[in-house]
Amino acid sequence: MTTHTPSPTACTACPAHNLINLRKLGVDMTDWDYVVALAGNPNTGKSTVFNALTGLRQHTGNWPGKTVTRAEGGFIFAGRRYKLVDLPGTYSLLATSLDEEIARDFILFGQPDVTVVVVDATRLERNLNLALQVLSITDRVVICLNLMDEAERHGLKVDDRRLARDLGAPVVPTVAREGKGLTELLQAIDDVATGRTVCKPHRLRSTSPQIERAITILSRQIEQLHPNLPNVRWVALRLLDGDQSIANALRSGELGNLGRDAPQTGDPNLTLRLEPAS
Ligand SMILES: Nc1nc2c(ncn2[C@@H]2O[C@H](COP(=O)(O)OP(=O)(O)OP(=O)(O)O)[C@@H](O)[C@H]2O)c(=O)[nH]1
Ligand SMILES: [Mg+2]
Repeated sequence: MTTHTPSPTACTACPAHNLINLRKLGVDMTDWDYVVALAGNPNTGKSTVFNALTGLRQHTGNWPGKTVTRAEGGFIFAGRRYKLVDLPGTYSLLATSLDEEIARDFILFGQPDVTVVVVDATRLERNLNLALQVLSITDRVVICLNLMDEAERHGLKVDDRRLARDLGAPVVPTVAREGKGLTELLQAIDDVATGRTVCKPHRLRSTSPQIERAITILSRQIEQLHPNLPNVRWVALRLLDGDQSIANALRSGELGNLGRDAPQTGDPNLTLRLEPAS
């Protein structure tokens, strides 16, 4: 059985996932070391990657309380046992649809050890929107640059090294349908999960000084309430956007216990002051 107790000192090689929240999300980590989420726009090859990595070790079920199907499987790499969860295909994580909400909550609350974002190399502009959103929630990301054969067929050249540098996360070119690049993908996943690769995500800044000021003020307040929260800036932005599910999660303490060193209980007395930036 896997035991993962949050330690008082951060350990980069230790699993980062949130066991309690994963259980609530219907994922049992017994017998697994790490959990990997597979995200991406619809039709980018997520299921092809999923099938290639897990083979026959997979089963489908539903997300708890939802009618949305979830595929779950596993693989062993370098002696480590990885559980792989296929998230619904989405263009964004703004939680405006059930699929987006499921994908976002899984990344936010489950805190997977690695989130693989499968992107379509022929439609990078559209696909990078989701990649940047994922990178604003978590820094444990691998970009799977899929459909490279299609890109080539269209005469497109994608500079994967430059992309990795610009995004601040590993990028692995693949042709999933032919199994090309999948060993490299597994290696990149293992490197991020075990802390050998530490991503330095490119985070988008607002061009408005007023918004930046509001984010700074709000971030300070959130940090005081939850010193261990890993993605304060993103939470502040969502609050400014009036995202009720994030405000509720902060109030209930569900967001507050996301830090690796934090006790895994909520703080029912939490109050959050939302003051206008002046
Ligand atoms: N040419 C090419 N086709 C691919 C590649 N990877 C996947 N495909 C094909 O693309 C189509 C969509 O693949 P899926 O794996 O179903 O994509 P998905 O992201 O799971 O799609 P949804 O679950 O509907 O969002 C299938 O016909 C695959 O065979 C690739 O690298 N190159
Ligand atoms: Mg699929």
